[in-house]
Amino acid sequence: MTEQLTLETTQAAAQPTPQYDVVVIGAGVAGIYQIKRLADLGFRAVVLEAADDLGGTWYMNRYPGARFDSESYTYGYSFSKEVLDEWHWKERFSGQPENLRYLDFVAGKYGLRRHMRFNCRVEQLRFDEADATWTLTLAGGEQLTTRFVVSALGLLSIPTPPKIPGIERFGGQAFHTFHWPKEPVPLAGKRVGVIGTGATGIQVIAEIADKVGELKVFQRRPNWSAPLHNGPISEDEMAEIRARYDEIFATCARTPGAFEHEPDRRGFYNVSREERVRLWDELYDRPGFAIWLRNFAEIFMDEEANAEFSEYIANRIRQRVHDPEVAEKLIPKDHGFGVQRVPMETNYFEVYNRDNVELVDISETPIQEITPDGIRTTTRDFDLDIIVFATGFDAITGAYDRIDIRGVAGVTLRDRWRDGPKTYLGMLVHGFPNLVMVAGPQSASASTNYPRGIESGVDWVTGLLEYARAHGYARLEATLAAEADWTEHVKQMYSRVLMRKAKSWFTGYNSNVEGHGEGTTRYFVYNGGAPKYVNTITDIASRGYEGIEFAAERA
Ligand code: NA7
Repeated sequence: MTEQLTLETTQAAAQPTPQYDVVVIGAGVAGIYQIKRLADLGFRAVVLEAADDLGGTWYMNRYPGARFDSESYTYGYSFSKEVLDEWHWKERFSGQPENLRYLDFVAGKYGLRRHMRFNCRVEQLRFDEADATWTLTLAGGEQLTTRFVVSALGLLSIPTPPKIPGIERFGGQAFHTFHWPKEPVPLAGKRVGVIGTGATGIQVIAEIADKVGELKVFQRRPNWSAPLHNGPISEDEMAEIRARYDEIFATCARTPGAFEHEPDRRGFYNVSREERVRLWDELYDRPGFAIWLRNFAEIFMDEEANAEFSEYIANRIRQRVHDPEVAEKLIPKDHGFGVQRVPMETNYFEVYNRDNVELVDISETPIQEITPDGIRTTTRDFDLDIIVFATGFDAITGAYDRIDIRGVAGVTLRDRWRDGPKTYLGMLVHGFPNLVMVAGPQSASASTNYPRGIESGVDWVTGLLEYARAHGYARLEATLAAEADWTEHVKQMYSRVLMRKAKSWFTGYNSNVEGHGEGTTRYFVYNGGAPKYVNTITDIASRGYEGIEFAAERA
């Protein structure tokens, strides 16, 4: 104790005290919970948020049809009994306006806004080795100093509109789904084009098809998709869910995806074809990701098993789409079911039976340019009033790349990660001391039910910061060896799953981002499942944070 006090006194005399113990970047689902934990523990902490309000993903994505694919009651925070008791999820898969109200409710309940600053875009982070302090520079030039930085930047917070010639000349309204305007966009009678058929495109297309005049869907590659089966949650059902919360979260904690869905482990080849089809018929009618995550585990790893199930889903699509040629275009041919993120849909395939909807296959007739009047493909001009880009995100590392992050010796994170991220536990990076990521690349948060993952991440990070405080440590850094081991482990996990071959944001594919095209696989997410991940990080913490070097004094 005496020794620690002496050390702290010496440090105080020698080094300027940073303004904050912790700066959290991002006021989304992760940042909100992180600041709650830090404020409760008396850290001098602030959240900096680039947008003009909290909510992250649920603040930005206001497009029609934006909703959870996770059961609402498994998506909400589990940390507060009061919140669990008081909040009534109105729908099984809640929509964006309600989700934003929920986050606002949580922040309001615990007075978290007073720890948040909005309209604060962080442009640079610079580590000062002499003080073991980060200096942050905001757009506008303001600078802040802090001992630790916790990044809660979001996995999908950098939208990527396509690079199409003429895009700026379009005479109508054009926006990425992430920037769908706050004010209502009149759709009645309008000619609307949607580019992109991922999880977002599928939601927006299904929602607006009967509200617009004409809808043209520009599809490059189709996606496997299955019914969401959304529905209201009555007062009685909500009471039953509240009574089950402990059980629900316990189930989430032991399943790979951190959902209530557990894989079928009978063995694909141990049961007859009839039994397999019986399971699939049942899963197709079940809500949410059941069709993906309650399926035989072999679907994810075995080409043959995957192909048989994919054909089952293909037949479902054929049954739902009247025009056989259109149906075939909606069936993916280059990848099997579930090797990319599975979009969940509500009457999506039926949209193509409507007279006002046309599927434009831009793999056959690519878009050449955007004209003042609409979209020109190699064979036709489509006159449009509105163009919606549902073209995805510079996922996982995009938000890090947008900040000039300079660690030890001025090395930039962007350079360090040029060929893909390297991390320790998805939370720390060698050469970037005192920077901790709550849902970073190679963590389990990205590949599991997000709030379940971030609660584990935030709790672990908070424990680490408490540990440093308790021991008087001013500096912590992952070792190069620990980082190399973890990154190799993450890579190994990819080798087990078919997902490694897919052109999806799970492997860093995005044709709109330079260097992220075909054949540039990045090991972005942890594929070992939530329980294995949580066990690993808990174990490491219990062993005094193995793989992390701590220092009390200047280096
Ligand atoms: P995704 O899943 O990355 O989907 C993007 C879609 O946009 C996909 O169909 C792409 O086709 C298409 N796309 C992207 N760029 C272009 C260009 N330049 N031209 C034509 N089509 C293009 O993003 P989402 O927003 O749907 O989903 C992201 C996550 O949000 C989702 O997983 C959920 O977790 C929530 P491609 O397949 O690349 O041929």
